[in-house]
Amino acid sequence: VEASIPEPQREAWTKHQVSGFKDKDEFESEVVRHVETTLARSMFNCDESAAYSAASLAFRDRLILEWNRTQQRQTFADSKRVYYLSLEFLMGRALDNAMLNIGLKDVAKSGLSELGFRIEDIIEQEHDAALGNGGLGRLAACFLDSLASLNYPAWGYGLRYRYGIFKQEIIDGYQVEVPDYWLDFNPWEFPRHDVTVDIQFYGYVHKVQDESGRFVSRWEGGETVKAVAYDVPIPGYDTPSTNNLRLWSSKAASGEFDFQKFNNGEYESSVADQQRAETISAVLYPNDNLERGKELRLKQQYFWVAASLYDIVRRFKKSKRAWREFPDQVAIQLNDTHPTLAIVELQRILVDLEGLEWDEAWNIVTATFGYTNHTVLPEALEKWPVGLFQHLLPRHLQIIYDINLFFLQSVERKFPGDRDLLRRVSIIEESQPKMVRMAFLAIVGSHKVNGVAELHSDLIKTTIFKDFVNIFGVDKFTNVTNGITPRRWLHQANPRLSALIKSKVGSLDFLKDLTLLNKIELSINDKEFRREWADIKYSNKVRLAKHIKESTGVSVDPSALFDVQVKRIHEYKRQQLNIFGVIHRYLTLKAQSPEERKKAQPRVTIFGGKAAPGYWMAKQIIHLINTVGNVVNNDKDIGDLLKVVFLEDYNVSKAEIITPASDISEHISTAGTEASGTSNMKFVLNGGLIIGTCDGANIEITREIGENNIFLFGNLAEDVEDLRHSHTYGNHQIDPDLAKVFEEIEKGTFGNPHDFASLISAVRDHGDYYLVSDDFRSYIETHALVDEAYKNQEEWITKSITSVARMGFFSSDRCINEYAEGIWNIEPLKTQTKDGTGKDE
Ligand code: GPW
Repeated sequence: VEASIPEPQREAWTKHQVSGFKDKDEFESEVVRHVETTLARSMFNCDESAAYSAASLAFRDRLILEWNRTQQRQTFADSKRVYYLSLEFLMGRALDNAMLNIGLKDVAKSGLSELGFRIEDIIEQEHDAALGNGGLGRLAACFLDSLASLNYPAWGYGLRYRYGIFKQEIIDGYQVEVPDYWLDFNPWEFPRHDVTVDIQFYGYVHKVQDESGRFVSRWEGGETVKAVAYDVPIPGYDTPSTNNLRLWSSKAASGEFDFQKFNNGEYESSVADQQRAETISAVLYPNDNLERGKELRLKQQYFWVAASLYDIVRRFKKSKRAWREFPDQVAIQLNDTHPTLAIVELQRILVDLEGLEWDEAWNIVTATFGYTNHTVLPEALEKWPVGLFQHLLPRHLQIIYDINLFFLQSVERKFPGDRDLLRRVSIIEESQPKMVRMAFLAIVGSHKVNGVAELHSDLIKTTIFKDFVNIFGVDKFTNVTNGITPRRWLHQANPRLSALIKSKVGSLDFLKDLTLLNKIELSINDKEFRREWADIKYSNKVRLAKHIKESTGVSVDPSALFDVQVKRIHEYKRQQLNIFGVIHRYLTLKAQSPEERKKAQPRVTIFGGKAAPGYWMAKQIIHLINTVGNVVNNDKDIGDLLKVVFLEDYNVSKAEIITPASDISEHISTAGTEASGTSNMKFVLNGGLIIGTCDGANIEITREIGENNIFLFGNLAEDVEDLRHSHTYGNHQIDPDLAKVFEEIEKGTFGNPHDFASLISAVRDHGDYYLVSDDFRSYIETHALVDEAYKNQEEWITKSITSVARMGFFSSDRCINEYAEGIWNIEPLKTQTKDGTGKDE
């Protein structure tokens, strides 16, 4: 490190090496310095918001010093890096996470207290970084935490959206979307105005002969937009490793505005160009498990992918290695098909710009990429009209045609004469209009394809990607079951539970090796331990009850059974099944005598989640939940026996309050539709039980914790197709209890029945695609079992402790190690070695 500074200056530089605060005193002095200088506020006028900013800046300074060292170590070690390309990173808050990962939360707590602040209030000041929709984006955030914690050389690449996912307000029971402008003050990012890339769109392609007489394609004309890098440091837990998340922001290529135009008096046009450029990174598309084929979305994808690849290639070229060594230095993981253009872009760079032969380039490309699939739902699989490609990325379309041609030729060689197979697997769908099938392109251009839970990985091999298994062989397809970071989802969200577990495990090592949780099973009969376990759950429920009161006005009893379903609102996730079940419970209670009702188990049913703004049915579901809540919560006959609440604006920081407070949570997707789910893991890790279908990771959770500790119900994935087939439209026999629920809605008990007609007719008249009626009976009966089980609190606590003890498998650390070994072929870097390279001595 020092060797790179010339001798005459070295002394001055090393003498002033910065190290970041180490104790409470230094922390306080950093906070005061930032208040008075960076924030230009007087220390006599420091409110909680300024204290948050200053504390964050003090931590950011520390992070960036570690970040510098980590990057230096990685550069010197010169070993393979992994690049995780994701259009979504649902990071949530950063301050608490940074304090805990670095191990200085106690220092910050007492420092802030001496300065007159409660650390909880300061943490609360932070606005969530909500650059994602749901599970896919949060998975990317958990992966970044694990990559840094395990010392893997890794970068994330994404887009710096000016507006993250919208803020949800509930007004008169309806979802209203409000823009989320989160960048007003964001201390966690470093603008890198010197790291920019010019990105080209539109234009035309022509062939020219180079010096050697070879024909090469030139992509010219069109317009150029500038990508500017913003870096977000990602601290690992209990390690100095601090990785980078690089987010690209779009700007007009001419800088502020086009001076040529400006000087010619074309003010409006020059400002319009600037706005058009900035639009690319302006908003996150708010769709979860749905693709809408909009031009701006494709522009976002290319902008981000091209900037990231330019950056990766630039870094590789500094090492002066031969191109064939690229896959030894670089692994790129595609988080779903959103970054699939990276495959085409790398092929373009190698062939058009670097002059490699097609085959040599293609071998490098396929050895570099891995593709993760996150859904089998047809409406979520990306397809782009060929005409749109032709217009926006003409050279890329040519390359896609060539990739397809060589691919189909290889298929023809392997399966001669099978015209229907060629049609089925072609990257170009011969529809009207023709479409580019991005998932097929991702499979053809990668060396590994993985699903995210066992059932899901089996399903993609036997359904949507079946032909590709025959073509490429089964070994190209693999499973990596999702995981979650125990740092945020146990230690940060549930500090008391983490401390109790620590007292039994002997240290916090379970946060680094989650399988150590199994040690708590030895204390299953320890009365004091069990009492404390139950007390922690209760106090987490008290905290949630307080939040419910403040945000909805509804009072709930913390000793009632808390039943939670929080996730994006989607028909396949079946919040409608849940609310129909709630109505059934309400009708049952209403029909009972006051004497009978005394035997009922009191419940609070809690919903949360956003609907995509254009998803009509999802919005109807939210409306029904709210109208049912209105009726039930104000019914004097019912009192505390049943409360129904919808928590608005569910996000990562709300999840940190909700997850530790659940007794039971609902993961009730139609079997075969939820690829994995990850909140199921979070709830169980926090001592909540779950009711769920045999879908996604629920199946593996059951295998790990034991089937006595989970409430499974409903039809199996293998039977779904036949059941759908049996629902002949029009005379489909629905469950009689569900029919009574529909009758009650149609009577107007929950407001204007017209509002909910589409929810009912989807089940009754339009084939019940999601099997709500087929699963209703078993759902209701299983909830009765939940009520019974909850009455036996001792048994319940045993189930809760046993489940947590057996959740070790679901750490994202395990998951990342599987990717590293099976897909990326990378190894962790030592953080300290004698020669300073980070490599093994
Ligand atoms: F459709 N997932 C998500 F596959 O949150 F792209 N958004 C999405 O758009 C998609 C998937 C996509 C989720 C899956 O629904 C969930 O089952 C899974 O646990 C999660 O991705 C992470 O793998």
